Amino acid sequence: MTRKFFVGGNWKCNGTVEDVKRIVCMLNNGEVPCPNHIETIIAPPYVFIPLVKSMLRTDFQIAAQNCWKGKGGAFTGEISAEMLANLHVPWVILGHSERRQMCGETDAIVAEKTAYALNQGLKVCLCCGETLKEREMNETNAVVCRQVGAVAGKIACWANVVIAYEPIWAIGTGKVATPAQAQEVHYNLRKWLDCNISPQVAQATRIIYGGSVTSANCKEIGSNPDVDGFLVGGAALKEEFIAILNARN
Ligand code: G2H
Repeated sequence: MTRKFFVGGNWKCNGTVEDVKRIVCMLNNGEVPCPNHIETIIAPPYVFIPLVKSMLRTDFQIAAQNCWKGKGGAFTGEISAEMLANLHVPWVILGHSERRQMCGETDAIVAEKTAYALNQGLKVCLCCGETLKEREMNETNAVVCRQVGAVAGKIACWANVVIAYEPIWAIGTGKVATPAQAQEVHYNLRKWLDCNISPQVAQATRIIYGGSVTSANCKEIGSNPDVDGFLVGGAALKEEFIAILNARN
């Protein structure tokens, strides 16, 4: 089965209105593969979503970087999945390690968020990944399978889920996983899906890599059979994002 190449630009907590306009202009002028060959999502900070949406080329989709775990209400500072759906934001990134580590999001919370967002009709880019200590203790596969397993206990359908493997030690550090390290984890995650969900879900689910992806390393990482694309942070704010979108060319 061929899985469509998938690339996300995660802008994190960066930018001004002027930056947003400049970056969207750069994206709109970029030569990229046609939508038959690539699915591209752009995740600006919440406050810039309407602006980006109003300007962005229509072959790129918008994503939020997070949402609340359930129905909206008295949750000061939160944004609900219903609000995103209401704004026609099709995607949400959930379980990013920066939220797990800095905002106390546990496996259970990420699973609850994922189930709720999917139920509201959103598509989810579900992040998982190990710390350096966990890698050194040979716990990488156990950690990522536990993180994905928590979600598996709460959802019945994987059609609208993309898994992003992002080793925490490679995020924004310039230390990128080797192509072999990425392939090994992606292979094991797919094997886990095969054994615990179904062979069909294992074959169909995109598993993308994130962590210091650049125009210089994307081709080699992306040529691995189980790497179906990238979640890009720092480089998504720069012209080189266009080169990453063309990694398969
Ligand atoms: C990992 C990634 C995007 P960066 O967080 O999700 O960021 O490419 O800056 O490491």
